[in-house]
Amino acid sequence: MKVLESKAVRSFIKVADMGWQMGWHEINGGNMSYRMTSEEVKEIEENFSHDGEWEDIGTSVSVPDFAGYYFIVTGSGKYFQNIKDYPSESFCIIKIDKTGEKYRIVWGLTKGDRPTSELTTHLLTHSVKSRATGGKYRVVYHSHPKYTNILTYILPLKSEVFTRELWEMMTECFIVFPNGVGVLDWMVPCCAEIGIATGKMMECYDAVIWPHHGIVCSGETLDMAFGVMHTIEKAAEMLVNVLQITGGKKNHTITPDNFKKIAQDFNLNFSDEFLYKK
Ligand code: 2HA
Ligand code: ZN
Repeated sequence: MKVLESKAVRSFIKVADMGWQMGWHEINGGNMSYRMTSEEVKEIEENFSHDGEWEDIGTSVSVPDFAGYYFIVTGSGKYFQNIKDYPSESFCIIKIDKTGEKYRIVWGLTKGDRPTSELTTHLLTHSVKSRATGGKYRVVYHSHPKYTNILTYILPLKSEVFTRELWEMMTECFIVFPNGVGVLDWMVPCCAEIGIATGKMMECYDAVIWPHHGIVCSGETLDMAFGVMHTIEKAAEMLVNVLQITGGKKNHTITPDNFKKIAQDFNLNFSDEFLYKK
């Protein structure tokens, strides 16, 4: 099978293009990765080339759990707007070596580029989430959505504040991200430190906000990671509207007792510390 006929690759292209359509990927902003199943690799591996150089994932970063695994990853400096029309120039498939310290490109990025500058964040997040979910989570998605970014100039940069404010904006938010959202301190992008800090925060959350920058989401499928991003951003837009209209005064909201009732009826495990702190 040709690479571009693979269902996994087609979903990758579809979701990347949806992110572009949402306006979350100005210029070369954002990046996405998907850990392939062995069946998905088998279908298309006849197209892979194993002649490339092994490259370091990052200084003192390794993912031994993923030795021999394949990931679909967007390219550094590539534009999401081009992924649909120029897929083989815009993303690649990488293989992790047997030590988990190096990768090499086996398909794509035909013009000789590198995988995303946020590769450390991606691989460390995959590692944490895959371990935490018994291998179910396969996706890491980073974008620059406008309204979530706006809130990082207004709300205290605390996980409990963002979680509670976003939960209160739509009943479904609590069901989509019952563990809440994490908020990091502002950090320099594209470096090992932000990758390590994000990976650590992903032990507790499926989404981590990078203040004045964007969001990193993880999920079982591309649709789910996109869906969590979309839900957070929609709630953030609604909160910005409330702040604009009333200066933040809510005449009604979802109460701690309401959240407890949802958790009971939907059988959700959630962090009830967020119900009492804001
Ligand atoms: O330019 O989004 O965080 C890619 C990025 C870096
Ligand atoms: Zn970014």
